[in-house]
Amino acid sequence: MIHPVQLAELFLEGNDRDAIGHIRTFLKTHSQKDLYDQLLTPAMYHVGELWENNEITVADEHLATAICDFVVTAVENRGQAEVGEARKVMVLGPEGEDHYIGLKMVSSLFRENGWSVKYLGPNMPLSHAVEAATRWQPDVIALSAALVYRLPTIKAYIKEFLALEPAPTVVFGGRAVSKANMAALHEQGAIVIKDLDQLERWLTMGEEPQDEYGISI
Ligand code: B12
Repeated sequence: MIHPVQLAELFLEGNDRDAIGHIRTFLKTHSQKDLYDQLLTPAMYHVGELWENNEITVADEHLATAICDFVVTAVENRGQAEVGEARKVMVLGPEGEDHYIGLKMVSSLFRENGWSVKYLGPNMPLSHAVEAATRWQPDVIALSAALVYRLPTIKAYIKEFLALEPAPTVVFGGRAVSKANMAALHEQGAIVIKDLDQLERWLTMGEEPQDEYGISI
């Protein structure tokens, strides 16, 4: 099995062909979620470390991100049927948030579990998100933030979404969740989900997170 650091190197070389080859091999014995958790996320976190330490340039990071983005799209299983009255989820990042690879993975996991997904992408202005939610009436709105300083914006989004009629369930995740002290945020209603494992448990068993992240904000 390819190591995430080797995969990051392929991303940084722009070598989409070999990257896809290794990933298809991995998927013969692993799930899509394993791919995200065990290979793609650590590979991109490694790219982040190299970037932070000035060992790669912004151009290198952009190339690696583009290849990772391509890979996520290329291997996503869109064939899963949305059966009958599929539950609906709207997935987005708030205004100012540019990171979106995690959001794509979250969308993919919902799809795999038979949900109807509207992926609105990152940097979504609140008024437009509210308008879309009013029109489409999703059961769930999934929000993501990579940077801790985005949390006040996230709180504002959550508040508006929970005031909708009918109110959707709001779930929030992303790198910011593992970095911030979520206990400092107290506002009723949203479910904070630490990672894709917790998301999968919540999707398949309705099990809410039981750790320090499993609080409402
Ligand atoms: C690529 C990248 C970018 C790209 C993003 C493009 C894109 N298409 O997404 C660009 C160049 C735009 C960018 C910009 C910036 N970035 Co940046 N970026 C990264 C990098 C290298 C990878 C991000 C990524 O794709 N990770 C992989 C994904 C899969 O991980 P993830 O987002 O955490 O998602 C996982 C979980 O969190 C979870 N998840 C995510 N969302 C959700 C939602 C729900 C509901 C659930 C349940 C789960 C969940 O699921 C995923 C699966 O494991 C990271 C490094 C890192 N550690 O992530 C830095 C990083 C996040 N960036 C960083 C910084 C500083 C910035 C900038 C401020 C840089 C600047 N000075 O301009 C800007 C801010 C942009 C903005 N306004 O948002 C820092 C943040 C440091 C900090 N203190 O928090 C990092 C950590 C790099 C570093 N080591 O310094 N970035």
